[in-house]
Amino acid sequence: MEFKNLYRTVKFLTSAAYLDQAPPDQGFEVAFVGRSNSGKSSAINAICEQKSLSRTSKTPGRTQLINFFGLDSQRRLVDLPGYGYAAASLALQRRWQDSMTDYLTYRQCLQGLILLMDIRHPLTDYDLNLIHWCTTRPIQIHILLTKADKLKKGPALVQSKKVQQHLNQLSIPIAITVQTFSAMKRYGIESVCSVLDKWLQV
Ligand SMILES: Nc1nc2c(ncn2[C@@H]2O[C@H](COP(=O)(O)OP(=O)(O)O)[C@@H](O)[C@H]2O)c(=O)[nH]1
Ligand SMILES: [Mg+2]
Repeated sequence: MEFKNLYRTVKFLTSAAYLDQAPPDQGFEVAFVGRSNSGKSSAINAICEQKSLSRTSKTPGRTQLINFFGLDSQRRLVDLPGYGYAAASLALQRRWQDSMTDYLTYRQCLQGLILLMDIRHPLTDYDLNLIHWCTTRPIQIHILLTKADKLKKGPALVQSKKVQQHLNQLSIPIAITVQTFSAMKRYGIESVCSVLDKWLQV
């Protein structure tokens, strides 16, 4: 079947510092989450085939707000604040953490998380904490091993298998899938779009 990217028409909706500033909790949302600098903004731009929908930055930790993007009136993509940016003040780190935890705890329309991890540094303590936390709600997770262009194809696939094996060993009771991804080389877009289509019931 020919691939049709439905996310080209996605538009920026609003930014929220706190959950009460978010769009009404209706319809379907998929949230992108990951460490600061993991490639979240680049992934959203690549998926939506738009250069600057979500700001990308060489300075990590700049995306401090929850950003909402709309596909239609009932379907949204969400860019959550990046976690684990060591240079940020503790107060600021705590604020990001609070708004993210609120979002993950209370957002009823949340269908699943796209968790981004740099393929060269997967499954940090932050990532593992988040994964364990997701089992409590529970929330399903699809992992993008980002910047896959930094490795050759073989090692990238080996890394992907290792991550999947590690997750299997944790034997956690939620569905977690893994794929490699490169915003730069536009690799893996079709796979992640098919996950989004399914979760957003497009
Ligand atoms: N080589 C490579 N670099 C990438 C890729 N995606 C993002 N980057 C770089 O990683 C840095 C952080 O990207 P950004 O999307 O702003 O990450 P965010 O903080 O998670 O939103 C930037 O310097 C990007 O140019 C990719 O697919 N390949
Ligand atoms: Mg960003």
